[in-house]
Amino acid sequence: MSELSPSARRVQEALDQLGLVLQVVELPGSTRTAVDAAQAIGCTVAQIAKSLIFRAKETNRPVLVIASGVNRVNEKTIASLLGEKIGKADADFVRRRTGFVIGGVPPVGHIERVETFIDEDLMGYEGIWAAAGTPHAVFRLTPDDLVKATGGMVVSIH
Ligand code: 5CA
Repeated sequence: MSELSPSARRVQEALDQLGLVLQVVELPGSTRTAVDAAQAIGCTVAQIAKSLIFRAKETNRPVLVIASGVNRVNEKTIASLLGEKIGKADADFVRRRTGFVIGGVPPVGHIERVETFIDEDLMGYEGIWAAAGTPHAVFRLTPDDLVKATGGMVVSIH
């Protein structure tokens, strides 16, 4: 849609290119955090698919963990799946390596391919919501769409 802001439009274009019929929406309320997003959308926090970027400590590559809004990521669990330690990414790393700012990082449409892990707890919902490039933009998708769109590995993140 032409009225989307540039970052949200990039996410819409990435979804279109993947052949997914999913619609980015920009909301008046903030969707910066999972709690904000749930409130603005009117869904549960557990249905928010938060896209968290970590930094692989040896290769310095970005790693994406898409977690249910109510869950915490156990970095050791992800590290053992990846075969490399991971740490928190700072705001600058996130922006440089994904092309998006914290609070709007989407699961797709990044500057470079990002190794992706998906929280298995998201798989039990009919509909989930993900960020779409800005702290006001989101889109609704199914867990199946999320797996297809990202090629991510569904794992326990605990
Ligand atoms: N748009 C919402 C819902 S999809 C969203 O993006 N939520 S989020 O949880 O995925 O994004 C916020 C996350 O960014 C936080 O959980 C936290 O992991 C990370 N974050 C917040 N502030 C910082 C910071 N200063 N440096 C690094 N990471 C941060």
